[in-house]
Amino acid sequence: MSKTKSEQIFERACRVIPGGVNSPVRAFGSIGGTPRMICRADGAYMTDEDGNEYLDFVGSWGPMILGHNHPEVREAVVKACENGLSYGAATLREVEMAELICGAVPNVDMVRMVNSGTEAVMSAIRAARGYTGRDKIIKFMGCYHGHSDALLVQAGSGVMTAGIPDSAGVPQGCTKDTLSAVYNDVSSAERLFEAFPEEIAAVIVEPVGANMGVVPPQPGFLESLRSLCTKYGAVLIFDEVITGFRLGFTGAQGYFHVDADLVTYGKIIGAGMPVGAYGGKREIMERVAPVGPVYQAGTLSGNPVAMAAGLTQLTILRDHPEIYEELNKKSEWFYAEVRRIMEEKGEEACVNSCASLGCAFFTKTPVVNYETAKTSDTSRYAAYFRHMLSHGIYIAPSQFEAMFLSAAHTQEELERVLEIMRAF
Ligand code: KE4
Repeated sequence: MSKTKSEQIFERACRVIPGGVNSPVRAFGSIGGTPRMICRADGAYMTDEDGNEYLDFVGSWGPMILGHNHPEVREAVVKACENGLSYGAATLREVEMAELICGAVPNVDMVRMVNSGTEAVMSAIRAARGYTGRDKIIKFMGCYHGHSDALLVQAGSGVMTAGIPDSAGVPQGCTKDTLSAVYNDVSSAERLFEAFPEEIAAVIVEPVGANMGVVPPQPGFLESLRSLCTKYGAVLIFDEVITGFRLGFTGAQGYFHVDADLVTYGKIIGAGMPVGAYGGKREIMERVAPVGPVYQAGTLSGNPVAMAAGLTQLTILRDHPEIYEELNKKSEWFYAEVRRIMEEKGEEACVNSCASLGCAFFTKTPVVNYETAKTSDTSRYAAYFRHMLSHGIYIAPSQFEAMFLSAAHTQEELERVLEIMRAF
């Protein structure tokens, strides 16, 4: 059997790129088999080097809420390129982008552009530490906030344990101030505040857990974090790299009616170009260089081509609120159908969803945090992934990721997906 082009190219990739990929999840590690070398994407579809077409539910891990290769976004990028790619100088377009974001979401008075979600989170943490003069931060087990040292932390078992690095190459010194709590369990965060009442600079949380599979916040969870942070003078950071401009135009703050002090963005605000951002209350953001003592910088931050892409996508979303109504309604129906099929077929599965984010865990245990997410049968998920892929449906190559529906997925395509799921 001759090798496919994807197999041939992946062999070459593995010789010159660690694991053959520029981001680990792409390597199909937990699934097995050869990653498909994608060479083109349009709307809800991606095509690989062997000409296979896939209905895509990864959407570049979130940016493609309007579908791939949106003509207006592409046109804006092409047009921006005609004026050069980057100046390293202030531009009007960055102001327009900042005004759009500040005008869209509550509590974001000022915003700083960076180049990835990781950079956005790293900078927001530094701003919170600079603003409070405190060192410790609380994160939640199962939440992922990018790969900056302080956030690559193994959940310290028990409440008092300082963070243990979750990756080689991270000195204990970088994670000793990172405390871990249990998602959807406010008391685990409360105990940390009681143990370190004056030392906690910030609580950072994914308002919808989407990096342990999808785990929505239980009623009262986010509200309680808000009051804890207010009570102890800590900064509440919503990591909205996934939920920002995804749940609705006002993101998780608007969707759950909970006010954050700082918010981080990525993905959708770049429309596929490398863009991240962090923003929030003026009194915090004015501590950031050059106006304040918290240093943060970036050669390509706010570059005109990336801004053109992000601005175009955000403007479409701002001017067409019906996109969210249709997407969230379509998604609610879809995930309910998935739930129904799993029950009908007697599949031991827990299907979690929030707006257009969702996933099926292969466990009968309700998945409400990282512990319960880990009860999923990942080999069953791998079989599910391979079944879907063999039928031209491209879902996340890992149980602990999200499914992303977009405005480009049509009703009949979703019905076809449900039929293929039923066959599984
Ligand atoms: P990036 O540095 O990958 O742009 O963003 C980091 C990040 C921060 N916060 C949240 C809530 C995130 O989900 C992410 C990145 N998400 C993953 C998907 N689970 C990116 C995919 C990948 O690592 O290749």
